[in-house]
Amino acid sequence: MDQKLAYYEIKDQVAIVTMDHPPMNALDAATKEAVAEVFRELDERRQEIRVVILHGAGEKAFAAGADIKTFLELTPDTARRRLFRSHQIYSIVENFQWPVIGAIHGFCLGGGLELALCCDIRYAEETARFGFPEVNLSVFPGNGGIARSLFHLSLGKLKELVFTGEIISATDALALGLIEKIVSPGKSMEACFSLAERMIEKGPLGIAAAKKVINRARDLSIPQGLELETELWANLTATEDMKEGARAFIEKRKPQYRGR
Ligand code: CO8
Repeated sequence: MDQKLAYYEIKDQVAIVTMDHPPMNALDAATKEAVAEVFRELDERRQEIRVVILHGAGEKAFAAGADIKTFLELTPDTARRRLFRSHQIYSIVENFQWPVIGAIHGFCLGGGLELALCCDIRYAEETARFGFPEVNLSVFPGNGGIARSLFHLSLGKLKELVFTGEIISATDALALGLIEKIVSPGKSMEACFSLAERMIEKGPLGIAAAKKVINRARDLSIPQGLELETELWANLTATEDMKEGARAFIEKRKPQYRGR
């Protein structure tokens, strides 16, 4: 296939990553590998960017989940291998150095919602639809959706969504804490871009360190979290940007951050 399943462009220090597997951006192995390859290339070009926006091509979906058409061939062994690789790829997105914003339109279901939960922040169009419909197929969210949802949903709400496979509106997703903002239809990219611009003005190394602390704090005790905060905060004092921030404040001017 010549058409790439995922690709990116860089515009004003924002990398826009597009998943493009028509019609629903179903996440088969090849599409997930294409996403991994894009993030590998972005990592090589990390000095050129400050924020990533992840979205789905086409009118219909951010991503409607794993590719069900590949499920018939799965065995316990192949599923184990695919899930292991899938978990690696989702973690690459989740732990990318710079903030990753999900721009969501249309269906965001199953593995698609699980991928959206790897983004740091999610803005969705009011027509977007969310859910974990896996029980319709007699499986459950296996790409980390359960583990990650626990930081957004109450246990009862998570079980309600997972046990019924119910598809919910953007308004309900916002109320539950699955997304951070609702925007008008067709406006998710614009809204994410303006969020990105607000971050780009700030000290990038401070944001990257904060992301590391927030992501890792979930797995740490409070004393371990404080230790990590101390380490990463102290390391920032060795950067030019940290001194520039303080100097600009004292000199009453806008800081010029260079990411070093
Ligand atoms: N996989 C493959 N094809 C899909 C998927 C999908 N997830 N979703 C939609 N399609 C295809 C349809 O088969 C159809 O194809 P065709 O035109 O060739 O018949 C086309 O997209 C359009 O779909 P519909 O005609 O169904 O469109 P509707 O607007 O009527 O409905 C829905 C849209 C509600 C999104 C519906 O298509 C649907 O329910 N899709 C399935 C959603 C789903 O169940 N997702 C969860 C999948 S399981 C999962 O994600 C768990 C991950 C665990 C990891 C596994 C790794 C091994």
